[in-house]
Amino acid sequence: MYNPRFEKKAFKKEVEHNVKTLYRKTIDEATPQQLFQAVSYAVKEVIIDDWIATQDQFKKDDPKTVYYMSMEFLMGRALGNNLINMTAYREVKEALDEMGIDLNAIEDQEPDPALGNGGLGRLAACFLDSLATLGYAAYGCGIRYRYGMFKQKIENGYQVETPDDWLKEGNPFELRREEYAKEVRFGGNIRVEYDDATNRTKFVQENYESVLAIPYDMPVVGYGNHHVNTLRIWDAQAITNFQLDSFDRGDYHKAVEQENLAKTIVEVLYPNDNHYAGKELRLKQQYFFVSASIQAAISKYKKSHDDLHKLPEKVVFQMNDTHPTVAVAELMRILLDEEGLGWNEAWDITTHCCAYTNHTIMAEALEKWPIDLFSKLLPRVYQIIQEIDRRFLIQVREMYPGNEEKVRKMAILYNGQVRMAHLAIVAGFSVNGVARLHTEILKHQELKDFYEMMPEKFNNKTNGITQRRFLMHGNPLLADWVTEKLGTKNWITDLSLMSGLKKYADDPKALAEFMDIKYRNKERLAAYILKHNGIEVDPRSIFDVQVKRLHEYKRQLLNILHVMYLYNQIKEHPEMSFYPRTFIFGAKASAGYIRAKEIIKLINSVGDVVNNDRSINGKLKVVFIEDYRVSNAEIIFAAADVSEQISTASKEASGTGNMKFMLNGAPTLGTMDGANVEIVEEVGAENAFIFGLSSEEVINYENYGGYHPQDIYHNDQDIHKVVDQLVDGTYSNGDTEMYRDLYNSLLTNQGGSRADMYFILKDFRSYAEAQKKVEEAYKDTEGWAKKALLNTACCGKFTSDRTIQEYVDDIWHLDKIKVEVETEEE
Ligand code: GL9
Repeated sequence: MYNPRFEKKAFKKEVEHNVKTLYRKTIDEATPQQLFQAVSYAVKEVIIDDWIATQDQFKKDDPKTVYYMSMEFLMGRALGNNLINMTAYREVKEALDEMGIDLNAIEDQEPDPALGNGGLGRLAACFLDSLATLGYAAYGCGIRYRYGMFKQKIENGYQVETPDDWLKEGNPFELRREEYAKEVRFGGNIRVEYDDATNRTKFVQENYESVLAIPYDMPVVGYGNHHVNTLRIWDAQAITNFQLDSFDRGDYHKAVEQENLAKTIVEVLYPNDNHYAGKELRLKQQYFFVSASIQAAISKYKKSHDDLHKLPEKVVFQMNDTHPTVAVAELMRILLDEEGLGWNEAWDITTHCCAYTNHTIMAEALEKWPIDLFSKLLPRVYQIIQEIDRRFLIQVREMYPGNEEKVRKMAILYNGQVRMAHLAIVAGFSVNGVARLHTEILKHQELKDFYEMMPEKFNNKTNGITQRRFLMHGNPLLADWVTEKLGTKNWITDLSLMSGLKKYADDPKALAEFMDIKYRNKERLAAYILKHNGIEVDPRSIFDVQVKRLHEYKRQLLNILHVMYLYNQIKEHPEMSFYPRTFIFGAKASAGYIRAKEIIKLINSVGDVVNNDRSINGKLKVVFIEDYRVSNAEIIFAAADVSEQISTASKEASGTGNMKFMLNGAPTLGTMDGANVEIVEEVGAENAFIFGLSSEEVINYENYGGYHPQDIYHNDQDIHKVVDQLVDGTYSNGDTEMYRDLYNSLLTNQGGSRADMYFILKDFRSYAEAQKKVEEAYKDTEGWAKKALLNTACCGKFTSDRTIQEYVDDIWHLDKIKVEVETEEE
């Protein structure tokens, strides 16, 4: 679809004009960053027209709208993605070429917006892409963190964090919308008043601190349909007239406090993945963006509707994990205190507007706020939660008379804590997990009591990813090949069409083409590695890749221990046949997660030893890619031969990296965990490499006291040797203490946690065997090509377009929009 507004001559003129007016320069004088800005403004110019048209269409059609509430949106770079979705990438690339500007180099000038940690935040970004592409009205609601996910440097093998100053040069795609600012209040006390006029009790918050929430809107461009939704992220600002008031009253202290609150609240994204730290500032962040977003949604609704009882017909709030679940109490507060509704009416509206997605069963990720902290910061919201809890427990007691154990297990307020997941389940009309296995574990283990009491709320929505970014943008060679082979571009919006590639699984020519593209992508990654790591890797070796957040349950430690084992094998049996392998890692560790950081150091240490051992003839290489993020991920997925998805079964709720590898033709080496189960179901067990304990076995061990890693350590000489190498100085220049903690974690119970609680030694042999099968399979060039191609061919289910359509059909019930724009089609 050709977009006439990107007509080359006009577009070039626009870029020249922007360089002139923004920087008083000519194209030749402009820096690459200035060119990036000028090009982006030219693109934005076109986007804005569609954005306006979409809003107009919303006004006409009055569709139901989803507000996707999320602490994280890991959007990645916007320029290339916007061009792709506006179907203008090629035209713009050519226009810029003619001006002597390389679009790829310009794209590299864009900071990678990283307002998220990992899978959960990236999922939110994929969902926005699909919502716009499918033509649904949606807002992403989040925080405009001043600093996003930290930048990772590796110094001497250790992770060092530096701030991500992503707004330094300005963000060309955002719009500041001062006029939609909202006030958000914290702390103080609640005065109860009786209003004779209305016969109602009123709750008035006094002595509070407040901040002004200012929205910044970013366009979310749908693919080829002129539909542009909005990601609305909130910045904080002190309320200055308050400040003057305070000075007048001599309340200098409070004015300063408000100033500080505004500054700190949006300062930085908490870099935790699957972990709850209980910081007060985090709760402030949560309430800040939730309150502002809900206020904005209600104001918007009231502009064209006068009956709040019908809010659920037009509005749905999807809560991305428990982070925004204070939303249910905030909505109640607004309906009760500001709109004057009664409890039952307000509750009826709230419980038809709010839905909750659970993203993890990791115990340490569960948000449980101390009641004293919570009630001090959000006094009125807390009162409302107390009342929700009181009424809920009456129901529990009605249903389970005399069963106080149930009451304790299900209460929202218990043991001095507010359990956010319970609040979300009680007040939400839908509770979903993110892969079939995960949802089953929620229903039958973690949330069993809730499932038994309200089974109708529970449903599964297996995650998905957008092929626009992770194939079209990240792997243009393969994208073009797919289009050629399928004879259509329609896979871009209908990934099920990929199954049409299956017929090439036995076509030697097609297989050769497929692997040639893989090879060229491996060369691209090899060049990246040479540039960034100074390590030469052979694109003919097997690229075996594990990229994701560093977490013990994801078991990067299993991977690197296995590399150590292979190295021992090669050293002990130099004559043995061994297919060259490049093990590629990429992972950020949360700044305070010491053991995760030790694992990063270990990976780098093993790399130092192995990569510099000339005696092994380069058969084994270990590469740690610094600062893994969306932009380099695209290059990595395209180049992978093997996708490592080796979490302890039951721990990875879904995974989404697994899907990106599959799309790009890399078979999964993994456990039966998360969405791996469904990947294997789609592609066939013969096209994946599955190993390890099942989730049932893991859960059984956990429930009945664990297992004894010492037995394995003592009975398996290879494992024994590898584990000992953690403390014999092999990888630490003789330092026997550097990896002592890792060694201990595998062999001895420590305080609350059992030895080897992630079953690394237990799964080691079966992992090594699966790895051996990978090697054997890879040696069969055509056999491997077939597996790789079938992974791409069978990935249709894992598009976020499918996931979003399921959310729409089962939970949100949105109306489709068709944006009408006048274009002079040629
Ligand atoms: C996660 C799960 O761990 C993943 O398995 C899942 O794919 C994603 C998206 O549903 O959600 N839950 C979670 O807390 N994180 C996930 O990635 N971590 C973060 O990204 C913060």
